[in-house]
Amino acid sequence: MIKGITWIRPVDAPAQFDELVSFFSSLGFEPGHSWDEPARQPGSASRGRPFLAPLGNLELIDGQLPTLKTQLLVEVTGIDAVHQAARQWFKAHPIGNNAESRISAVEDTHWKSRLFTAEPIPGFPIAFWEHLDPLRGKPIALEGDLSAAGMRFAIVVARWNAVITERLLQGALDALLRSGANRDHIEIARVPGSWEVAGAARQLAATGKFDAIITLGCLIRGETAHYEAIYTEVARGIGQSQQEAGVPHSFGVLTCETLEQALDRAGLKSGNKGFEAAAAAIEMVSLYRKIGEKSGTGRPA
Ligand code: DLZ
Repeated sequence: MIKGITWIRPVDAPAQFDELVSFFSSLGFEPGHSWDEPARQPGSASRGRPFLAPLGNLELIDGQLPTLKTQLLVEVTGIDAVHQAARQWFKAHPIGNNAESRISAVEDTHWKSRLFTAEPIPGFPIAFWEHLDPLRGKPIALEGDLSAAGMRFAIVVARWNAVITERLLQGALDALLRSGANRDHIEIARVPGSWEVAGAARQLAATGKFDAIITLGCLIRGETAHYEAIYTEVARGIGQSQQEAGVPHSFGVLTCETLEQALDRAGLKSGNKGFEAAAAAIEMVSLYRKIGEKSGTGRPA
């Protein structure tokens, strides 16, 4: 399962590292999970400061290339404001006498966009660009984003088939934390089996403390008497809790024929449904907020 793209860029000197951290921070990038590795032997210490963007992609290009002196492109909205913020940073960090020459003006490209290049340290140019038609002709739709910063989640996880559900839980936590959720804003509730998931979800939703509930469990037909009856009821209960509480509930209860199928959906061949359930929860919280903003009430109906 592909989760994201990380572009690493070692720098030549600690001062350059600090300059770049300062530059990216000043433009409003969301900081990721920093790391500092102490030296195990002289000179082997290292540190990393990730900067997150809501979207990332690896783009292969054949044919005419944009005329750029970098392969690091940052897509933005409001490019003039980003340009201004970058210029202010350059003014505060004059490197030599040619700070102004390290940032270009915003110009049109031949690919329906506007772009400028900034070089906060020599040899590290970054192109910032904005699409002239960001919707690419698509109709405007309300859509949730995938940033979990500032959101609170409860995860209800069934102990039955723990070998599967623990993997779903790890997947869900991975999705939340990578998307910017704070560890302290995630509550985990364990219940005996999938049958108990909906009840616990309803209790948690009723506290009003959570923006979304993520439900995780695993029902296996070969091992579960009245399998159909149970999974129908589990799904209905979770759906009902969602409707009654007005809080998004994402559905990460696997219904599988065999243990092998369940393993495939818990991190092997078919991705991790816990990760997907958490991503769906983040998106729905964001969407509910947007619906609330659009309706002017500040909250969804
Ligand atoms: C009893 C039972 C069975 C047979 N199978 C499963 C299963 O495959 N997955 C699951 O999550 N739970 C199962 N359970 C337990 C029930 O969900 C429930 O916890 C018990 O019946 C106690 O109410």
